[in-house]
Amino acid sequence: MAQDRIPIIFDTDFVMPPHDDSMALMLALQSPEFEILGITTVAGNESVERATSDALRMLEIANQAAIPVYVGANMPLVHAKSDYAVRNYGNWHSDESPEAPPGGFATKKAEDESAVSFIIRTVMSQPQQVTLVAIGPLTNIAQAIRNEPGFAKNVKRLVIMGGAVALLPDGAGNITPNAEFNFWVDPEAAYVTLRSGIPIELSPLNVSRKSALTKDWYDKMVAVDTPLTRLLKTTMGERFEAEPDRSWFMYDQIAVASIIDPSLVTTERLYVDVNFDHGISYGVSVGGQDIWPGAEGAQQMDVQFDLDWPRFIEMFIERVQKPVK
Ligand SMILES: [Ca+2]
Repeated sequence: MAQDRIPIIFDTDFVMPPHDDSMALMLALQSPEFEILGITTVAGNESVERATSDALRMLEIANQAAIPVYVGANMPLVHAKSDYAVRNYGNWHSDESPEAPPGGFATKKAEDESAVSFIIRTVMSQPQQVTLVAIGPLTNIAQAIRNEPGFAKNVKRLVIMGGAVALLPDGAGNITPNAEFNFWVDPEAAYVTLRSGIPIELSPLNVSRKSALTKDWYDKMVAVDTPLTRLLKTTMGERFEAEPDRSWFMYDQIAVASIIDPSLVTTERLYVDVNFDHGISYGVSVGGQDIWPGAEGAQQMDVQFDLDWPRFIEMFIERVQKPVK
């Protein structure tokens, strides 16, 4: 029954596997618990053009081209392209045309309506019904909050992959010593979003670091032939051949899985805020049990820090091995 499904908007800096966004979307597409109202793209791992063309192609591969895709922000709210950004990580600033995804560009096109317009329209027409799944920089979400004063109080729930919390185990950053990539790309957007009043569940690096995708798990994953496992083989096979003893973290996939089965993760209720001063702590998220000086106005949220890894990866494998629709 449609009424039992969780209506979600999937906001993503999408790139084909081995990037996590595409594996997270596979999981969502293959999970009957969800009704995916739309996919909104944002610059992050790569440019918004790349995010959009890869997402469109993924929907064709999964035989779910009826799901609409909306193009979002091509730049963070404030953060300008810097030598550091270009040198170190991410390609969100690129204005080069994206390379063709596996199998070529989709014939399906993105919608004319903007991502922010779609997000606002959808939430406002179904007050307190829609869950936002935000697994890229929070630029689109912050714009929706800023553009429509009634938006935040009408979102049912927001699940974010982002941040790293030093108060909990494994709280180091991944782009600077203490900053996580999604928040670092657009810390002003993260600040606006985390302080918006929307009920938030945060899936930070702390919980990502409880995952370990080894070659053994990968081999199990691709042991059944479907369009999705074929794509995983094409795009991930080489890395496991080259470094068979290495394991890889999973990020966005955990955020999505935790909506399907909240018992997969352990959370702690913390105040979380984000720094955007242009210094050594740019983009750093800080979590505390109580408000601390400077964090007045910060909001409490559920912060994931532990994961039932075997149960999570078994669910992931079971879902991607199901026949596509
Ligand atoms: Ca992402």
